Amino acid sequence: MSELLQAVLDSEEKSDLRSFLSELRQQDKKYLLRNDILNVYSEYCSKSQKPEAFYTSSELSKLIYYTQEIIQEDSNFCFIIRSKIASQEVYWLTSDLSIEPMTVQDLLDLRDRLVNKYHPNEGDLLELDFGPFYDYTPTIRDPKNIGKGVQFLNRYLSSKIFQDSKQLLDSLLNFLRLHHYNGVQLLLNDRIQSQQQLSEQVKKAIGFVNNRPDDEPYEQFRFQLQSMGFEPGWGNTAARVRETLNILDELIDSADPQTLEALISRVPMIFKIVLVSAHGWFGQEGVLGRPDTGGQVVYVLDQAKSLEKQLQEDVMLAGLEKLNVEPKVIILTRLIPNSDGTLCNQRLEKVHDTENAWILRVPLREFNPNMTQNWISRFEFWPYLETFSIDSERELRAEFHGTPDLIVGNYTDGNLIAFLLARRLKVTQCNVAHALEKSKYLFSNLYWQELEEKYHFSLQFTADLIAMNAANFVISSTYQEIVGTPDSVGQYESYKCFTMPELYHVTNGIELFSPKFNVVPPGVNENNYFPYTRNKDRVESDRQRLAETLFTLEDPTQIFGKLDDPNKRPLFSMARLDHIKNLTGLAECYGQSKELQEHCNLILVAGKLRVEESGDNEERDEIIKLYQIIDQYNLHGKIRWLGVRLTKTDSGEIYRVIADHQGIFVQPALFEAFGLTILESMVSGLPTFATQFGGPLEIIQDKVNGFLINPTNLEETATKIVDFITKCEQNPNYWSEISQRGIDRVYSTYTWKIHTSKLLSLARIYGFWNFTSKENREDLLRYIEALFYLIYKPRAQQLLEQHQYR
Ligand code: UDP
Ligand code: LCN
Repeated sequence: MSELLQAVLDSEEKSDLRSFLSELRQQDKKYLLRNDILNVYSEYCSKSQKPEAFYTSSELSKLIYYTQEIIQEDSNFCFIIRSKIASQEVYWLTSDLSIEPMTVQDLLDLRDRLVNKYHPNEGDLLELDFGPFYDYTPTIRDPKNIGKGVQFLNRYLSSKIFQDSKQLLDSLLNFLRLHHYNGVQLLLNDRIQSQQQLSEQVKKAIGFVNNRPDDEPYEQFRFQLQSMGFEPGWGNTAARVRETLNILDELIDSADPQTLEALISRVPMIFKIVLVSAHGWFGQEGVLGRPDTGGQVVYVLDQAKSLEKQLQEDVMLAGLEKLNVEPKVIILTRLIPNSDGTLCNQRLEKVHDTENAWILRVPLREFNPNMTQNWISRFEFWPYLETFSIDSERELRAEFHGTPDLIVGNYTDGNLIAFLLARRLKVTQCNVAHALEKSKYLFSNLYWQELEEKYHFSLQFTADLIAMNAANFVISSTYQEIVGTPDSVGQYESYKCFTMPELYHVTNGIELFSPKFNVVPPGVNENNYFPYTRNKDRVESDRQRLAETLFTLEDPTQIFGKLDDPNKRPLFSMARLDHIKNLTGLAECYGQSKELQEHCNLILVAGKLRVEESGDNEERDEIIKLYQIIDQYNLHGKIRWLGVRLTKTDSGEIYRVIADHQGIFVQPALFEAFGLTILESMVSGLPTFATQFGGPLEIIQDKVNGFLINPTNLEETATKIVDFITKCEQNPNYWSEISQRGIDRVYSTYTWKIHTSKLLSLARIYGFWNFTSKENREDLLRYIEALFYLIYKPRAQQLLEQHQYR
């Protein structure tokens, strides 16, 4: 029984609950989400003149706080209570206040009834339940440790070595013998056949390297080590080899999680990586700001560069340089023949500033040239994924002269392709979501049939379930991406249980407590984005040109607005003109605050200036709205709107120019999964105000190194910014203090170096884990394949047929 519900029933507030339910019955909406519930409750409290204490700390208020959804049927209610992160309880509350727990199946049936899609007489609906497949894997217990999968796994594996050292050390021995590069055996050779021999030979080898100078290159004693059973890969110098062998020795004697991680992280097993980012315009120039192409492209490009660097460093430290080991990173994307002047029609493009990182573009098969020759929206891309992955496999094998060691998928489509490739190539699969559309669109699953023509969510959510369950590990940018916050459901969490009426019910879609989840936030490109004070790295002519562009240049083709006083403090924002980015909300907030207008100019870098120039419906709507707001609040003379697509170097310098003018960056999104612009502005030294909805909540420590805002509360947001400005005017050091703390926050926590070393270490540890427990995954993968062939594929085929007529 829910303690929260029981507490209300056992208290004097029972009659309040009854009245509150009666208030709910008056509502038109039968399905209330958390915000609606809070609104009804607040209305109820003010109508019945409840004291403030009742509103904030009564038993009923606690119940309401933790209730995520209320569904009314007849005069009864279903309460979905989430009193703890990542777990929910469901109760049926009748008009006479009796309470019954509901099963997940009951809840999904109720939701179906609500939309008139419940047909019990026509047989049961397919029920998807991934729960049993996780029974055999270890799971995390405490929700606060969700997302720290690898730490958990290391503890688990080392305690197994401790309990059953024979079996796990056998696995370790076999694992260490597995690795080779281009036919050259690495780490161990046939001279070591058993644990006993391993243990003896390690000690012997340590004794041998102990007598050699620290900096003696490995090549000079390679053959002596080989005769003891050790092949290349232990280190590049005597000191490094000694260190690695000592870690192995320690692990054999007494396993602990740190030692296990230290050893596995040094195993040279990853040299060739594929990053799949399939649907969009993927290029280095002229693609940002297009529909579907935002942070994901920036993220993958920077990740590729950083991965290459880290792999090169690892190869050097492992002593493999002389073997001509050349790490290679391939970004796999689609080739777009009609590429609108970009390089997206080129098969192969070198990633700038790398030696061996490439963008490999594979064309879609020509089902219908009207579709496949052109850019295709991410919502329509589904029919092409399987054949794309078959063709890509061939191309990847040719490019790598073999198979890759790790495949990382991005977004639903890339993750599904990663699954198909990883399954065929028998390689470790890692997923990165960036954004899961399911939680972005309200009721997207319940009304999937109505939305199908435009969004095809039945394919997307099925693909998500397939890929997230198949992945060996998942990296998320934040904790809340997995399981949300105390008062909001996480993006992955939203796949736990849901109905797709008349298609299937998901009773357990993902195990949130699985160690496969790991929080590994991205970094920021430090060549482009760095503190404004680093003058020696700035180009004076760029600074002047961009200052002119931002504040004074008159060029109506790409700039709207002329400032009355260009010297006022700039309030700056930059984003695509999507509804969810809410730049129009920021303009409205500025429009409503006379004080803000007195102190600041508003400067936006966003999308296009003219509706005719945009091919995207949402962008067109936002353009119209922005002009309306400018007129409504008469912002002429106070606002500049730059409808430009900036190059990477310019986008770096633009933050710094704003910082030169002691400006502020505002990120007002209604929801932001992570928010790379926040890192960019902070590292540039701009005091940053960012939405509290989504990733920024974890990036910014409020009032310490930036500020969190609720962008739906315009007045409060304006006041927060005005307060900051007033404080800066009273104390000129305050701006610099926040600026410096923002810079420190990024360098300490959000760098690509931290990201990639963690990612590679995860890949190795999950590779080892997969090796020791692989027989256990086959049943899960078979189930997933059945989903792919029996649900995904026929639906994708139907969509393909629709595309034939476009
Ligand atoms: N960006 C850009 N030019 C623009 C708008 C955005 O270069 O006109 C870049 C911005 O610097 C950032 C990325 O696009 O690197 C946007 O990433 P973010 O994670 O903030 O949002 P997304 O667009 O992925 O939702
Ligand atoms: C997608 C988003 O919506 C952003 O919030 C992220 O920063 C970006 O991808 C990179 O992961």
